[in-house]
Amino acid sequence: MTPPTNRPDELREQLVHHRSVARRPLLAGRCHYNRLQLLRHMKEELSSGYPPSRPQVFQRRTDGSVNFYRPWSQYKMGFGNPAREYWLGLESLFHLTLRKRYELLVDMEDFSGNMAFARYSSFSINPESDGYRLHVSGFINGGAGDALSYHNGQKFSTFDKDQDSWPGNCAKSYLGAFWYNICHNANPNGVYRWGADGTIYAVGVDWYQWKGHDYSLKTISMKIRPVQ
Ligand SMILES: [Ca+2]
Repeated sequence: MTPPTNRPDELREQLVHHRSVARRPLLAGRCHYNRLQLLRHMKEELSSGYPPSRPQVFQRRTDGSVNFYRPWSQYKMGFGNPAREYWLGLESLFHLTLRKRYELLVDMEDFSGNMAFARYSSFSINPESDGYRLHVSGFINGGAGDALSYHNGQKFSTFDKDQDSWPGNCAKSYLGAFWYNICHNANPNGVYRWGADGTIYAVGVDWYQWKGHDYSLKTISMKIRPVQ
């Protein structure tokens, strides 16, 4: 059997699969031998220090099924459904980015099927004692433009915990929760309002540099991936 050359995350899935297959009763001894060879090869691959590259999603909007207008305690601990609309939680995010270096990937889509992304080569947040302050840098443009650099260095704000740089309350004014400044170029946790809508200024799921403040995206996801 030819040794696989897949990516480490795929290898990990295959390892789990082949581990279960190798434990089943077998009809042919030769087949058993090959499976064990494959299993040994995969274990060597996984123990070689090659980092798994599967991104960890910490924010996702897809269909407006979850209310994202929530207080600090919810943004701290997380809410939603990991398969659909989701917020991982700031405490988990802090502990993740404390242990390793991460890059940030932001993927988005409008209601016409157009897609764009923004990537940042470095992403981390501070502990709750410093308001989960955001550190993001190294912008790489995937057509979406750079909405997040404006939020770099800001603490996280919810409607019941105003830590923004504006005399008013950004979370209350823009109906979301984010690392607001004065106030935002990105409002991924804003109101899901199904595309173009300028009735109430900038309350939607906005990425200003791509679609402006009067367009609420169809999907957006924010995910992190370890870097060497
Ligand atoms: Ca304020």
